[in-house]
Amino acid sequence: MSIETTVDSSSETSLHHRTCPLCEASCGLELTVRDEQVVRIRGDRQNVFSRGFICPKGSALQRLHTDPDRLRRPLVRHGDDVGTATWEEVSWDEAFAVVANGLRGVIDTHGRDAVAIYMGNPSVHSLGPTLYNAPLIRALGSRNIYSASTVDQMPKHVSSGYLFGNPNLIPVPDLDRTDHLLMLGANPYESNGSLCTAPDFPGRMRDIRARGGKVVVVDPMRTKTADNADEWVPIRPGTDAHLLVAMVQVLFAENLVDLGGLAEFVTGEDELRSAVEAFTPERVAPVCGIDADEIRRLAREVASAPTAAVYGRIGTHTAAFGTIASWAVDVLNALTGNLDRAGGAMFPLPAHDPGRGNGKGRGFAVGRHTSRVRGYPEVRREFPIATLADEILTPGDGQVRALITVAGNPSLSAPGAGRLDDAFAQLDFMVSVDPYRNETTRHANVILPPPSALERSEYHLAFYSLAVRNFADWAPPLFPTDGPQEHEILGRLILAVTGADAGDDPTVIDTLLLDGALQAAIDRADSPVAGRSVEELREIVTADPDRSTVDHLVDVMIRTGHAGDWFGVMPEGLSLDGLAASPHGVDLGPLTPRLPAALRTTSGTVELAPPPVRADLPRLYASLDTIGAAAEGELLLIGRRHLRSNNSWMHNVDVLAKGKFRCTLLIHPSDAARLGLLDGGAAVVRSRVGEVTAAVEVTDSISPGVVSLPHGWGHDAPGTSFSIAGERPGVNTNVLTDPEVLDPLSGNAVLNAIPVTVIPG
Ligand SMILES: Nc1nc2c(c(=O)[nH]1)N[C@H]1C(S)=C(S)[C@@H](COP(=O)(O)OP(=O)(O)OC[C@H]3O[C@@H](n4cnc5c(=O)[nH]c(N)nc54)[C@H](O)[C@@H]3O)O[C@H]1N2
Ligand SMILES: Nc1nc2c(c(=O)[nH]1)N[C@H]1C(S)=C(S)[C@@H](COP(=O)(O)OP(=O)(O)OC[C@H]3O[C@@H](n4cnc5c(=O)[nH]c(N)nc54)[C@H](O)[C@@H]3O)O[C@H]1N2
Ligand code: SF4
Ligand SMILES: [Mo]
Repeated sequence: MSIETTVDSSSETSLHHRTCPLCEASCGLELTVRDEQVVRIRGDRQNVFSRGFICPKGSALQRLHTDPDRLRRPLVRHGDDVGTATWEEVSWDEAFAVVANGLRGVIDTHGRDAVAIYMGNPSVHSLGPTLYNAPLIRALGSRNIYSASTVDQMPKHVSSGYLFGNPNLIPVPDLDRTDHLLMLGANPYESNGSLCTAPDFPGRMRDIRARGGKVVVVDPMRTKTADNADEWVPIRPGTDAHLLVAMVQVLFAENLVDLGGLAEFVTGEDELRSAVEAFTPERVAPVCGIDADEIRRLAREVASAPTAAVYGRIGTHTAAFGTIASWAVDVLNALTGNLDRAGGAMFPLPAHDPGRGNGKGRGFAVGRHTSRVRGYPEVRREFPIATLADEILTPGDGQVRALITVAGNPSLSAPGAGRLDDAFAQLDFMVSVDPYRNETTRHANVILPPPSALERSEYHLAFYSLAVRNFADWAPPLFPTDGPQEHEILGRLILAVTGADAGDDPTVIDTLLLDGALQAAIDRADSPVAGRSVEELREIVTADPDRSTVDHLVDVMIRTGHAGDWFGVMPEGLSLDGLAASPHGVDLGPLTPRLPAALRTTSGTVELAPPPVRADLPRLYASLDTIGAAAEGELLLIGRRHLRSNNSWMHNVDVLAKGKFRCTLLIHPSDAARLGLLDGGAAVVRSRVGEVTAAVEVTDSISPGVVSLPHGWGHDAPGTSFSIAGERPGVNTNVLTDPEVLDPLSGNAVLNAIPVTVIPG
């Protein structure tokens, strides 16, 4: 344990170190504890990755822990109307009995597809759901799998799947070594970075400029990130794919393609050249709102910089051409020789990754089955969250009648949220694993609260695979919890959906998972522990009685990872004990080239021109005419984030919520004047699917013709229990986003470039 204890005159004070789980940046925190209270949280200056960086959310971790509105015990709802229902605190056993009964009832009568599951963003920020959601999905055996991935990064998984054969092999910009960063649709000064784990992203951006490099930001809004870049390139929302494909065209047209060391294992260059031929800068310029010469210059600069990284995020992904844009980002990196080289876009190799493979695999495909109502193909076994309301509201065989949510708030986060929220009210049964009774979970029959982030162990599993340095850090729970750990809650849900008795011992699930992981390690080709027994290895990883199964599973991954100790066979290697003895994290060095070994395409190459992406290019081309012809005076709605909030769920923390009201409609002075809107006044914003009345904020930081509302607001729904968030609820922008418009290749929602009309309210 990473505890240093000092005794002062009054009471005992101890220092603890752990990774902040709240966003992808994964900062190291230093917590001072006195009398079992956290009295201070600051950035851990000795942390080898974050070097003391922290944002206001990290220091508010304690406020989340002590928030009186945070649930500590399960709740059961009495009454059908969410506005008048009463909630009863019950024991865990009682709660699980209700859950088993409710889920079994639906499964027995209507079959497994009648139960849907939705997994939200924090499920990848906590070990319990990160490790137990997959077995829960397997046990449930339903096709109705949904997650926040389809309002977020699914286009990146799909483009990586096609390009590299592995949807989880995602290149990140090598921020610490690049000479040129071209960033689209990302605002790390507020978000702290995404699909790019980089504590102090702003500082790393400053360093690029300090060492003579250049940062260019493409965004319809002059964000804080754009303000701190060398250049801001305003773009019409929804047209990143057009811009990026035209840049690819320029590289070919001007003979700037230079694959460098990649040349030996890249295919599809000729097909790519002809597929993008028609996307000339002149053709896309009027649609993107960027001059043709400027587009050429952007492409030439990426090609001529000593090293360069192109990086796109939410604004680029949550768009109608999200997969094409995501693909084009990495095509640009590849064609300029920047993929998989220092200073370019590289593939991390976290401690828990075996880093094996011979560069070939089964490739990537979608559409093994399709959604019942709209026929959307499954992508990574998921359907688009945009279609969950259809599946609940459309009668027939396979209709969704029950729902499990884990760490999600789709009533605020999913497109067409108004209809989806109505649909939740019609379910026969719903159970939510969540620490709050919020806009979504108020519809649940049972809410099962997980422990707080200070009551669980921490290894930021999902995000070390996206980090700009190879890094590892683990910490045990800081405080004990009264209730079960989240993986134990999910274990009980697994028992419930498999039909086991509510009283059955959920540790059987733990044993199954751990033994399965150990057996896989023994069976691996060239395994250093071939021939050893599961029992023997299990004894090694379970030796510390204070560790739980999620720790054991992480331990197995690390021990059998590329730098692991193989249960002692390689005594210098890594294990959880080693991480526990390194409270400031373990630095495994800068990113190193991983191609071609990491590829999993059938050809064993980077497949630059995958047929599904090529087949979508005519749709992109056709949109040049439709976008160009868009109604005069039409406004396009985009989203934004703020440093002091986190999607929908941190508006109840007083220290974060205070200050200037942030759920405002940003509008350019010229549009405001034309429409008769006043700063501080109200505006009615209307889209094809919904309407909200929002507070107006006039600013020239947003492009004319564009308006912006943040998501995650609208905390005035009846039946929630937010005492602070409810004071200034804001409005739910996803009432306006259209669930019928998707990126067809990934099923991802379109959350930006929403056509709206705005009138004074
Ligand atoms: N218009 C628009 N909509 C968007 C976006 C946008 O840019 N614009 N962004 C999208 C993106 S990128 C995302 S990721 C989604 C997020 O969408 P969701 O994941 O659906 O929503 P969150 O607001 O992150 O809600 C997280 C929930 O998890 C709970 N929670 C917090 N910690 C834990 C925990 O440890 N365990 C459990 N079980 N629950 C926990 C919280 O109480 C909350 O209910 O929103 C999307 N929606
Ligand atoms: N403080 C805070 N941090 C967060 C979160 C949070 O809610 N609050 N959420 C976390 C999550 S779940 C995620 S996924 C990440 C997201 O991290 P980022 O991707 O950095 O997300 P945003 O800050 O929303 O930045 C998106 C930018 O895209 C711009 N944009 C909108 N439409 C377009 C377009 O069509 N083209 C281009 N080029 N730009 C466009 C917007 O103006 C905005 O500046 O942040 C994570 N970190
Ligand atoms: S930047 Fe993210 S990880 Fe770092 S302290 Fe803030 S919320 Fe936590
Ligand atoms: Mo996200």
